[in-house]
Amino acid sequence: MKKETATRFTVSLPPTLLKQLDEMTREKGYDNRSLAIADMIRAQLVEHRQKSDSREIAGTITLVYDHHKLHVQETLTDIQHDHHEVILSTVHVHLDHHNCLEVLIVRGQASVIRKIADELIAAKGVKHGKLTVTTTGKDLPA
Ligand code: NI
Repeated sequence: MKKETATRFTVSLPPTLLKQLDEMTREKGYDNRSLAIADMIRAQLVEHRQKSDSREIAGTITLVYDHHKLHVQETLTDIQHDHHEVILSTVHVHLDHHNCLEVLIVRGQASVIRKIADELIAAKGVKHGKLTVTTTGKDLPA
């Protein structure tokens, strides 16, 4: 992608809000306010775009479940096979004697990804699940 030049624009903020922004910028280790604000805007864009059902998103679905619970593993595997085209990779870790942690890396239409995540998280035996959405990176400038 061609390197973009930065555009300056003016934002008016209450002084205490600006002070808190600068504190956060420093605490998070940004070199300057502009870099911190650019990251905040990107985060909001990713958040906003995932609401549009047709957009392509990337993300992870994290699941914790007890593999001793009847049929949980089969159910999760069946759902994953039904959607193999959007599940790019799966990592399974045995946390202890009972509990498994599974992370699925996904990429596809926002509505499809959300549906798969809901189905997996709602499966009987899943103790906790979470979909984390990020960008495919294609239409988000650095
Ligand atoms: Ni396991």
